[in-house]
Amino acid sequence: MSSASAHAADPAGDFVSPDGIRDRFAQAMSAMYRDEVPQYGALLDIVADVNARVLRAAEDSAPMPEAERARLGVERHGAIRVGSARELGMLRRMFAIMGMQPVGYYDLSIAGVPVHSTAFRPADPDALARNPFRIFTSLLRLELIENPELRTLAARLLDAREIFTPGALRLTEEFEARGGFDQQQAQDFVGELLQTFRWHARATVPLELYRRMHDAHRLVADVVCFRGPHINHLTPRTLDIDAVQQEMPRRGIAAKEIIEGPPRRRVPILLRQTSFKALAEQVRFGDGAGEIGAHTARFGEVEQRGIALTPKGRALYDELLREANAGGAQSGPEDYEARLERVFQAFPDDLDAIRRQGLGYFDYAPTAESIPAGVDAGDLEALVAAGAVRARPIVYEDFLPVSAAGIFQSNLGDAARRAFQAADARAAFERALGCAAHDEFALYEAQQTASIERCLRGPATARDEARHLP
Ligand code: OOG
Ligand code: NI
Repeated sequence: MSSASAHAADPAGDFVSPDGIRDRFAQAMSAMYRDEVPQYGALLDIVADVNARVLRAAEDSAPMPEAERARLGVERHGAIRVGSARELGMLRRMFAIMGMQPVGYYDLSIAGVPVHSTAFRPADPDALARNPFRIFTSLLRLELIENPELRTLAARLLDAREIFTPGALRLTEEFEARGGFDQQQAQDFVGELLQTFRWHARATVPLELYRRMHDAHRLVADVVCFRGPHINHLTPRTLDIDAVQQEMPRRGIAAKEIIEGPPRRRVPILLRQTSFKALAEQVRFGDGAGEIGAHTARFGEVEQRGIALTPKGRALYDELLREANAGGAQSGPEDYEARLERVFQAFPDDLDAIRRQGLGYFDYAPTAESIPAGVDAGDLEALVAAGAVRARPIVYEDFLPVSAAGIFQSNLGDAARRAFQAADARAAFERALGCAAHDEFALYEAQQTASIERCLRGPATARDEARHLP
């Protein structure tokens, strides 16, 4: 069915697309955070400058595909932490309105952090190209609070709070009943949902209780002692993270010392991230005039994304990162970078080798009108070798919080390191979520497989199909 007839037959044609709602929401979140944390705005300016410079330099030799270039300017991820199954389940329904699905499961307890998480993001390539806005969403694991009295108090505080506005709740039900939003509803929904993620300069508990929660873990205090899950960072994507890292101090931003993830390479893999330190913000505790104190939660981060790795590539990456980190905390940042680079020489740094060894995911597309004589149209490798098919790396759309947290933990030394004894909690997480989280590898694999199938049906056919896309 063509989209024109769907439009005529179905009132859904008048609904704002999920991509459109997500785009508005991402812009609104960015504007709000820029307002609340001015250093985030400064970081956006640096990233815009660096990206423009990289794109200009690559214009002749390796121009970026138009779709990728277009999304770069709006690309962000954020992070929030919620406290209960109900909160997570509601968020899943609300993010679904914006085409954001739970992808991946991250158990952060292995790094001593009492949460587990997923990333809400668009799952299909077209939606990702429109606006890849992602929100890394963590659920506090109350059962990991050791003190039973504190655990009960935390549960009570979470039970008593409502993080959604009545408008957001009503609109979500309306959306689910009708299957879409008109322009006005979309605008209202974005405005209402935004309220959930804003900063509250007043805690819901007295300072003394805040301190006890903080002693259990600073994330426990961050989740339990406030009215809602304030967005704790918003991260733009850069094409040269080393340049951003160097530029930050020049513009008065205190960056952390090392970039997390893989070393700088010709072919970027997965994700490299760096951040500036969290701000200590003034908070009023308790009722009435209350006591004045500070809470440290919100920071800034920047990331560079590379090719998505297959399970085989990821296993190699994890092994090499472990080896690099085994050097321990005694060495300075310079030693760490050198060691990382040395160890990662074992990971091929050339697209063709990564592809041939099955370490990364690729999107294949025909290049030629007709297949050169003597080349088997059913043989992908022969088509690639003959130049009749090109392979482009698929961008990693997900996260690496545990490898980052692992480095953080190893820098803290033994005294501060805490390994929570946690059974596999994925099932409980997905019950709270109300559905299973997508397997990120399966999504990349499906994209690669679909692209190969289009090539093997014959270059001309695939190109015709592409021409007929709306
Ligand atoms: C987890 C944030 C994880 C990333 O980029 O890996 C994340 C949190 O502290 O809430 O945003
Ligand atoms: Ni982040």
